[in-house]
Amino acid sequence: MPKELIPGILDNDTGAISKAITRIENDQRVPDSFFSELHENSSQSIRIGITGPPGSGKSTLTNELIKTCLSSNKTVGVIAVDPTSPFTGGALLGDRVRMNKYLWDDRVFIRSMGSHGDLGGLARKAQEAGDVLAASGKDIILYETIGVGQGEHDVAKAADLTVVILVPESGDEIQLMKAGLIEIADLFVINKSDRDGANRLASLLKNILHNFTARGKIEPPVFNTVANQGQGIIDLFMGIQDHLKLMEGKGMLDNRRLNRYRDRVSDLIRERLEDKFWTEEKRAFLNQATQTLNSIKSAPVIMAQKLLDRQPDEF
Ligand SMILES: Nc1nc2c(ncn2[C@@H]2O[C@H](COP(=O)(O)OP(=O)(O)OP(=O)(O)O)[C@@H](O)[C@H]2O)c(=O)[nH]1
Ligand SMILES: [Mg+2]
Repeated sequence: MPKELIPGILDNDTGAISKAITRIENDQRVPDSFFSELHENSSQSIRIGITGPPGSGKSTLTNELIKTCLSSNKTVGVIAVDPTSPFTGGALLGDRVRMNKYLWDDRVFIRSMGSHGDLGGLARKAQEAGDVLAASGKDIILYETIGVGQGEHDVAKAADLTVVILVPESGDEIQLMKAGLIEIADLFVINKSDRDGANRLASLLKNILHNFTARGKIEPPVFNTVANQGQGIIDLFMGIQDHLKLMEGKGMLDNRRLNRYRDRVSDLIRERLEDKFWTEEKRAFLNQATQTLNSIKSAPVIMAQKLLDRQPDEF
């Protein structure tokens, strides 16, 4: 059935795009040939990750970026990924409001995806949803995700470039270093720069970045925005484009895309091998051996090896 959706997707039909992403999200069997056809008919969209702590203004900033994209004649897809939420398909309240705004505008497609409690699966699905949007011809795909630890790293992997949003309250040097955001950011935004401390944070951050950017990497620029007043957005948009050009010139963009392709292949192999491995018999064997804590006789490594070594007829 999803193959029937392909002409619609290639024609940028919102209904077809939406149905395809729903199937991906619900893990309804999507045949490999579906992705193969998308792949053959896709141009290279720019994928931008936008992440930051809860309430830092990701959605507000994303909305502003949508407007800026449109006014520079670029079409845009948004995938709002919330690893903390089990909800799906636009159930996130704030996101529904903005989705309605563009309901009749096929230059914009917005979708939110929840985790179903499966972070690994979510990362794959978000990438595949991006493939659908790329095949529909969207110039720019924005991945918006809440930065709470793990999710944003997966999103950074899905993007050509990652923007990390901080707010003046984001804390001191140690907290920033600990948060692990330094490694994934290509650009920093200090949003809510209408509040005290924005300039202080900007200079602190620039200082850290100057001292800690690894050799051969581009030092991330820092932008100040007031997203709810639309301030600083054009500078940011131009900064993103400049940064992409810089990455492209150094071969970093190609490298990132190649690595993403390789990572996706090995993630799929891991997922498919595991799927094939876990038969009902093996699960039963493991459950049987782990009825109570006292019944466990061997270390996890031994148990895993036992399961790997057994032939199907030994169960
Ligand atoms: N003062 C000020 N408030 C802002 C700014 N940008 C956004 N806000 C407000 O901050 C609140 C949170 O903004 P959101 O865009 O929903 O933030 P978010 O990061 O998407 O939030 P979650 O999705 O819940 O993590 C809203 O009330 C915005 O209106 C800003 O630059 N300055
Ligand atoms: Mg949000």
